[in-house]
Amino acid sequence: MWRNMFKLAAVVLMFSLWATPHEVEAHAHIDETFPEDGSVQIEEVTKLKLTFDSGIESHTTAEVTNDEGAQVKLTEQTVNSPVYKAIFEEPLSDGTYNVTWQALAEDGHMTEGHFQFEVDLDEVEIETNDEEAATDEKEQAEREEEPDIQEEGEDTARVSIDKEEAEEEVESSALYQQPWLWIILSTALVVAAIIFFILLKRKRSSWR
Ligand SMILES: [Cu+2]
Repeated sequence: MWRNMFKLAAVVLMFSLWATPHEVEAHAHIDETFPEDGSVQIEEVTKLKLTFDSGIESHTTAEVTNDEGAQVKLTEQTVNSPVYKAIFEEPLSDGTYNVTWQALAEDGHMTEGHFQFEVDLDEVEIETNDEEAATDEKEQAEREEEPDIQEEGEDTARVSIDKEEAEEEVESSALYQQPWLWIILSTALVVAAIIFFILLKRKRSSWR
């Protein structure tokens, strides 16, 4: 009977520890992207840049698909925490692109999300025919550029206000992501077992 009680206590303890929410919320969420979420790019897009709000590990990845759902090839994927960068094998042609990212935060948690942007190079070609319009476009683009993007030499055109982040936390295989959790759990279990047996012995001796 006591053995069963101990087993039950161990199981309850294990589950309560397991279910305890993490006190430090340091999952990686998207801070900034290039191309920007919902934007229409009128100049050649050759790279993808994702800036996260917390440290990320090299396991962070991204996938880009076009309107037909075909995967766009990325080369030179690099993680320089908290920035993920990738180069497109070929500059993107006109169309809508979907970016799906998966970030492994330094705290071991996975987050994922996706966003969309459009490439419309035709728009520029038409306007460069008209010199005046081209100059206007250039000036306007320069005025609208964000300082950090300017450093990169990337021109951002119309930028959508839609900053809604489509992010989901992936809590699957918490075990895989947090090997240290096992260490804490097993230590806690051993300590609990020792306390339990001490209490049990005392109770038994006091009954006699
Ligand atoms: Cu976390």
